[in-house]
Amino acid sequence: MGKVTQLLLHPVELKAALKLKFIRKPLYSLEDTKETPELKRCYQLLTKTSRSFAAVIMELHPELRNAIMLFYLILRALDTVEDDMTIDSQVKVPLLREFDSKLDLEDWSFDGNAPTEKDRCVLVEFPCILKELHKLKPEYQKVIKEITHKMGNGMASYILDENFNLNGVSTIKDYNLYCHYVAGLVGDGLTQLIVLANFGSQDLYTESAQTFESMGLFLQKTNIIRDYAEDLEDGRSFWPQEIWSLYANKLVDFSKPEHTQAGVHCINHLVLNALGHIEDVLLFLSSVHEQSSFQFCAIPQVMAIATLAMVFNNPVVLHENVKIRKGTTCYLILKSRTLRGCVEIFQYYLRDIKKRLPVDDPNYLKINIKIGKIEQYIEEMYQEQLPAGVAPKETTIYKKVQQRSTYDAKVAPKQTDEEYQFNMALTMVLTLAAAIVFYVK
Ligand code: D61
Ligand code: MG
Repeated sequence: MGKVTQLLLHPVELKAALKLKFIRKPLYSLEDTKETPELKRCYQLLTKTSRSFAAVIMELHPELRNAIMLFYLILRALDTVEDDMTIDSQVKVPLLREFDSKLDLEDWSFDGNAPTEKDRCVLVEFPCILKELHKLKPEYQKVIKEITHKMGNGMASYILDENFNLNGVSTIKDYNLYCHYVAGLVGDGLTQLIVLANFGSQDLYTESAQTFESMGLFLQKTNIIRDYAEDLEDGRSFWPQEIWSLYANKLVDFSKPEHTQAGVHCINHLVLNALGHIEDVLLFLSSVHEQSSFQFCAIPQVMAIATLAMVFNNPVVLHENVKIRKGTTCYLILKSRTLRGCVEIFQYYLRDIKKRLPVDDPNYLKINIKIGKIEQYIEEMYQEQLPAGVAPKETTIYKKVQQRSTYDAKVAPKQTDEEYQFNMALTMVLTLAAAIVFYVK
């Protein structure tokens, strides 16, 4: 179905798309992203290489925008080396391991990717990235280099792992570790940057690594579940054997009609595993104060829960990549600007999952309990359903939510104003249309 037809069939999303395009004002001017030809090129590379992350990075506070944009491009470059099956491991492994040392050079680039590799331009034009990287505050550069070092070495250790190459990810522990290298470390670096800029509470980085780790793992695991068909076609897989072997002898079996039911049960088991990160995600979001950083962190997470609900109990995943509608994305972007909005989005999709959970699913009880636990956590966040006279329990999450609510309160008037402007514009358009119909005819 065409994108326009899709929108017309979902009026709430059509409204969101129009609001996002014509009414909502960006938080910061984009003027200083064009300061030098190199910087301008970096932002072009960003838009070229990322579908979803470019938009959220562009909206960031100028204090962190360049740092996070360069962080993205550098890790994208690293990932482009990792993903390219045409590079010999004799070349690939040392390149991944020494990638962080390239960041100290004035001039370095790499032209060894296959011509078909979609993001090869980032490596070819790496000198632009280096030039801008060296202008960042030294403490930001240090974070980027440290994470690049850890990710490069983590990726390299998997390239040499015979068992991984032959059978993919084996245990759930391995699954978490692989996701740690490619996504958890991004959460680590971003959290450091946010805390250095004083855009979030200090305990965000010091309290528990699990919290920021989950920000990356929830995104990466959702992608891995969704990408089953695509990855299989490319001859690789990231679904952990410890889980899929409960449902089939070979991972490819799920794509055969007689194993569809087993495949769906496996998907649901993987979704159950991913649900384990949601409480951390909500705790993390409650600790981010600066508005553009909040949106930057929240948007990917709400898109992930929407995707997770879409893949849940969905046999289509076994044959093709499912994707949430463009209009849904617009709606989520506008709504996730407040913590309250994010929580409502999570609640909505969790209830949707619960509704569609078949009673004969092998994990029926576990999934219900997990969702119940998250609902309970959300209750603790707000504690609005207390009997008269009972005071809320002043838990860590409760206090964090209270704090974040003061920032939410600054966004609410903006949302009301957008609604007003939208209704005014709509009234004008309709009046004009009516005038044409009745008088001009
Ligand atoms: C807040 C906001 C964004 C966050 C976050 C917290 C925590 C973690 C992440 C983003 C990272 C999430 C990664 C999920 C998507 N997975 C991939 O892109 C895979 O590659 C992983 C290695 C490169 C990571 C690059 C990255 C991604 C997002 C960033 C960032 C760096 C830096 C700053 C901000 C956001 C996937 O790639 C697919 C592809 O090649 O197209 C793969 O190879 O598995
Ligand atoms: Mg990769």
